[in-house]
Amino acid sequence: MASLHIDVIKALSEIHPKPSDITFQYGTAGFRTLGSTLDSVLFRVGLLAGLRSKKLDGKTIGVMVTASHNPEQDNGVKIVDPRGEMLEASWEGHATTLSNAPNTEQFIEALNTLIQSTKIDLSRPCNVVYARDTRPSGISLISALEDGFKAIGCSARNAGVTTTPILHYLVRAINTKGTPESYGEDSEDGYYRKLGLAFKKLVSGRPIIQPVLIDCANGVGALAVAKLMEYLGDTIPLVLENISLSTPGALNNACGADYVKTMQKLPPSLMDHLQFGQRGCSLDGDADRLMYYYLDERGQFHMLDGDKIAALVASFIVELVKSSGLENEVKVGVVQTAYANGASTKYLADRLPVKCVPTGVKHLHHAAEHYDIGVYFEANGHGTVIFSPHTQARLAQYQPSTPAQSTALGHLINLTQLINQTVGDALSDMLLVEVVLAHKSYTGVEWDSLYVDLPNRLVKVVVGDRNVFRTENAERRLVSPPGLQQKIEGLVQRYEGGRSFVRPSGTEDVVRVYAEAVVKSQADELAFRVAGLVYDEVGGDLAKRPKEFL
Ligand code: 16G
Ligand code: MG
Repeated sequence: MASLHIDVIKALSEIHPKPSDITFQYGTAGFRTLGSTLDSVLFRVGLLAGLRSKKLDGKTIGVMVTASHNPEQDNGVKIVDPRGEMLEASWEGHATTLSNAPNTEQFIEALNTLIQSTKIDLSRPCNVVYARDTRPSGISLISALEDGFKAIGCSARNAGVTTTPILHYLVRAINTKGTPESYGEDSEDGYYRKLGLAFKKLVSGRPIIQPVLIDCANGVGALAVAKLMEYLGDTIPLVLENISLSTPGALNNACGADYVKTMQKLPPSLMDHLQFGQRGCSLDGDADRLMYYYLDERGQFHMLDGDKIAALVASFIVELVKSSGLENEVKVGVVQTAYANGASTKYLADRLPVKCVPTGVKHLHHAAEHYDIGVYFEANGHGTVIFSPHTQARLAQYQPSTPAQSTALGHLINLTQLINQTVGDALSDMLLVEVVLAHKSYTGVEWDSLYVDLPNRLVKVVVGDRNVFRTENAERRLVSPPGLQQKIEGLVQRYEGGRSFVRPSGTEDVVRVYAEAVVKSQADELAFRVAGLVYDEVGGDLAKRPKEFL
């Protein structure tokens, strides 16, 4: 029986000591906190990824170093499982345990416990592929990660500086290479080629696409979109904004998808760049979220968020399935979270099955796998479409009986190639949106008018311990603290079209409050009143109670 190379692990672990005053947690999106505190975490994640690969018989595991839409000084790391999906939930706990072992000795002990409890055969090979976004702290964090790979002795492929969705793509492409399920060439170029080719086929014969402005959040998306453009030819003119990768502090600062969604306005840097009626979109710092928008002729800002993307894309796919003659055997469904605008849920539920799940990509992705074609989007712009293996096989062998059926089938097959089915991908989603708009001859205005968003407001309340707040029913009801849910419902009843829910954040030490109502001022008021209830519940000091929490 092979064993760990204790001497090597010891020597390297001593170079990456755990800070004594920090407790780490592998949360919704992996580890995420100040980049300067993460050195030991990265080293340990290196070993963990290696062990995960051994556990899965040498399948390639992905490691992405990013803190997405967070400020530049933050960083983070997440592990990607062999099919390009998020790390299996039971291993999140192992990651947290390993990261918190106070010293080398206890770290090695924790490794041994993990190896025994999960029955890992150390003689198996291990393979990883890893990448980082453009954060300056990523450089040294990557070398800590590489020390971890060295310590466990795994073969590691460096995918360089790239987007999170490209890393997910690579993981699946590597693991399916040479099999009937082959996902594509296992290189970044292979990814661009696959998307570019599918896009060209899908828009061929459609009217010329007007230039789209892309806010790259001063992040890695700027590099990726520039490369993607080489493969798109002149099919779609893209204008890149916020591409300053070397300006300190510029990443995600007053720009990007998260800024647009939370502020519900145009990034100031785009003010004189976006023409009236022109479509613009914002990526986040690792290019897995996408928000669209346009300014109307009065200069008013219209946001087209993840819910609007879901509505556009799901309806299009339903139409294609119908036109191809497959509607009785291929069922399309949508997955959302409680944050989905009530108007979007109504629009979608009138047309197809809709499921609501807790926040976080892993929940949405897994629920979407239950449909033949599962469309999932979070309101914040993260989402994709997944086609079940059975559906893909059916599309490949189906014999259409009319030319119209044949055309629709061709479009569906090309969509399976255009869409990054491993995870939400801003680049692939942007092309997908443009394909649908081109097919429907929609501008932003027609797209926006599919339904009218209910006014809504999101606020956060800083609490001592967010773990006191527990939810059920896909985060739509609080079960703890006791009695609070009844008070919230009492308030909600007083507002026309009122809806509100409270949940602990998975990424910050805060509680989030969401409210919706028919009138904007009422949505704001409801949100602040519910926030006030939350604030009172946790015994907040009245003197410090924010004034707006009525
Ligand atoms: C993470 C999640 C995102 C979710 C957000 C919620 C992944 C890859 N990302 O960014 O899906 O919307 O957390 O954050 O799962 P919150 O719990 O702080 O509201
Ligand atoms: Mg992101």
